[in-house]
Amino acid sequence: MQAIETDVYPSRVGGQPRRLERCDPILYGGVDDGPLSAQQLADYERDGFLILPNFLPPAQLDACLAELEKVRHDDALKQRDEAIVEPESNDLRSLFAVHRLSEMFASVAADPRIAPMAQQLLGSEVYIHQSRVNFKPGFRGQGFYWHSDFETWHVEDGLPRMRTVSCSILLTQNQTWNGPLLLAPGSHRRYISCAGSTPKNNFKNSLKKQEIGVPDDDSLTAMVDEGGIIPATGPAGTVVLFECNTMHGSASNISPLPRSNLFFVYNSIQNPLDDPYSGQPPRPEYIAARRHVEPIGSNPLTMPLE
Ligand code: 6CS
Ligand code: FE
Repeated sequence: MQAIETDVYPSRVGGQPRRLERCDPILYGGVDDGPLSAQQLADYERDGFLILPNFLPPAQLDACLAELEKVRHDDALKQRDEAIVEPESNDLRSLFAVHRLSEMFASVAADPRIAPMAQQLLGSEVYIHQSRVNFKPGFRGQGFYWHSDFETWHVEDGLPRMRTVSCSILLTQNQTWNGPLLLAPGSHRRYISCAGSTPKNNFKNSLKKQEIGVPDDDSLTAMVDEGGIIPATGPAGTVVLFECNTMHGSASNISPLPRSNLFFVYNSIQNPLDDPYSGQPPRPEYIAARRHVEPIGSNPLTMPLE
């Protein structure tokens, strides 16, 4: 159990919601540490995200799309714990640990153009904390309410500090009308300590519909008053890097066009998981890597899932 009283990012500890100052750097590396330019680093530091349109070469995008179709139609995969299905339709919504279930997706996680950006932002070697593919089908694909991933990862997984970056690779076009990721620029500079507490096995519900660990209306209003909202739109092959504490969410997709993304979370090897701050048992390894923390580049990522 954590020493809760020394927690710099307390949340869901029963009190009122609070806006706390961030206690960690945003950028850990500099322009000499990787492929991102000084301007890109400054944008990421200011906004908490960076959108890189058309980043994936067409052949790599095609290979990802072929793998996505393979995964979507694999009934054996759908039976696994890693598969999260839509509450009503039972369609596949997310498949977690794709870097361990698919060699092709493992190679994308370790891609020599992608992983070095995470290493640069985090100023160290990195490993995959979480990965997944998300399917948001046309017509009825459900959205996700506003949240900071760090809040969940801190409380439910014991991620100690903000030294983690998410990389979302758009595999279909993401437009304002098909439920793109919505980001609140500048929101990564404060931490919203949320009201409530963490129910047992919260992940069984929260991965379908996030209701715990969501910001209160006043905090969200203040954030959006300050920085507005930017939709992470772009053609297929666009890459979005977003800081772990950047407030984000997405609306449902009522357009006919599906929206699918590949998502890798890179964590600094200097920021390994501790016990969850909720005091609850840790979430499963396929949601939050606790044992498989090999730095990218040192080992093949795919290996048997015990
Ligand atoms: O609970 C989690 O870890 C996941 N849930 C959401 C809504 N976003 C981040 C993360 O993949
Ligand atoms: Fe999220």
